[in-house]
Amino acid sequence: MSEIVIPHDLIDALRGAKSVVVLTGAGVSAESGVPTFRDAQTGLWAKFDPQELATREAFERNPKMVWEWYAYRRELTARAEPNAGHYALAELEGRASNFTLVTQNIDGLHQRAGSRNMLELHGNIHRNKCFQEDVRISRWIDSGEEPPRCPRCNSYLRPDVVWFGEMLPPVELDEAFRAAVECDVFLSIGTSGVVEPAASLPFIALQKGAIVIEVNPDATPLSNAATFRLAGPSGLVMPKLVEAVRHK
Ligand code: BV8
Repeated sequence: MSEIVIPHDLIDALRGAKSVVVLTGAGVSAESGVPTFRDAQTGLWAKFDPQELATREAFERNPKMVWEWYAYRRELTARAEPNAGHYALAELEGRASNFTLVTQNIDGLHQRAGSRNMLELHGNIHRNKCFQEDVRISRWIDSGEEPPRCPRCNSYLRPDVVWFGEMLPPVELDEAFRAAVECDVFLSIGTSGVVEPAASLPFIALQKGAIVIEVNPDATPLSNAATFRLAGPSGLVMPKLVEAVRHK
């Protein structure tokens, strides 16, 4: 990996920013050992396309299999630890006058690293809700049946995540769009930028004249439009970036 150089004008922009927005994707959790969404599925799930499994149709067709896929991922993310990239973002939040973290991730690692002002656009794998009533359920009788049943209406429980074809939580989505419109620096970190509507956020910021910084070892649809592109893993780049902001 070639040495990551953080341009001075990038650091000046961050230090002088009145409002910073960060969009994160599965790449930020990769160094915590959480497979990215588009990494080849492993083991039991190797033959499934996650985009096919993360849908209402898949759950209605085979609730037990989808529930077990999420139970496997829930266990994997519960065992994972936040990495240096998560912690750097929590520190950056403390240094910026106005900071919003918008995450597509459902693993809860940002919260465990200390991020506070954040919007979970795709929900959280550690929460469940009633499939029928769409209300969060945190306690239920474990009869051994999978998926478990809602204690209120006996329908199946499902993970409190946004599946493909489902609307994003309107309050969080509205706040994310507003933050992207109003920010002067927008960082897009660890996302392939293909899932809408999250993928539009950095382009909205660009249109409004914000400085857009992409952190990703690979190219994405944003790479050519971004003001700055730091081609490296977030666990390496983000601590360097925060270090430079700290000591400029
Ligand atoms: C919606 C929760 C309105 C579940 C997720 C046709 C019909 C229906 C819908 C659509 C359609 N066409 C388009 C759509 C919209 C659809 C969509 O965008 N589809 C795409 C794929 C074409 N979106 C939706 O359905 C959304 N809802 O639009 O509602 C609507 C309703 C009906 C009809 C039309 C519109 C809902 C989207 C939310 C889906 N739920 N997650 C679960 O996780 O099980 S999305 C899922 O993908 C994860 O949240 C993941 O975060 C997200 C995005 O992926 P990334 O985070 O970017 O992860 P990925 O693996 O792709 O990339 C990782 C990146 O990290 C890579 O670039 C890699 O290079 C980089 N990386 C790797 N290592 C590192 C790194 N970077 C930094 N450091 C490293 N170390």
